[in-house]
Amino acid sequence: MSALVNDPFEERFHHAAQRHERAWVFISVAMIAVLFIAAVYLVVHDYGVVAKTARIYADPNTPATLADFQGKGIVQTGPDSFNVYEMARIWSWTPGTATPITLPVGAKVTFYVTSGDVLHGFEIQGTSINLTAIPGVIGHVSYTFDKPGTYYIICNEYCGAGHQAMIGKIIITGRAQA
Ligand SMILES: [Cu+2]
Repeated sequence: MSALVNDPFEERFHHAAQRHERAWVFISVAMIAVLFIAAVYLVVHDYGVVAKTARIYADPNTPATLADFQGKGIVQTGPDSFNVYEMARIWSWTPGTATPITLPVGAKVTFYVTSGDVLHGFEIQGTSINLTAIPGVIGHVSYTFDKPGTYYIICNEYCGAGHQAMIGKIIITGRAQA
């Protein structure tokens, strides 16, 4: 066996193989690193919907008492921007379930989302909006609806017997009707 190892051809072969292996280990690690960084970058910058916690209250009942959550819940904040104050309760979205949320296409909408009872999941189908409605916490997320149509808010966090029927409606109107 030792004769084989000392064979100059074998030695050169092992040397070359080692170089290739080292190169490929480096290339695969680099590929993983690039994919990981690209994924993080896309989530943060491209989607632009990383939810930020707006406020945390010591008393979980406080958000429900705030003025923002008492009225219709839809406030125009500029010529092309709206705030929507969304209260989740078993098993409805206010606004959204009893009365649909109607907004013009192209407007920047910031949703402030909280829960009046248990955990709920605030997801708007067909968009990348997805955040958890937590009692005592007001989370927010901004989104621009580029296409008119009907969007549905669904609860994606199991919250009891009526969970599957916890649906809200968002109607995005065209410019003409807006
Ligand atoms: Cu639910």
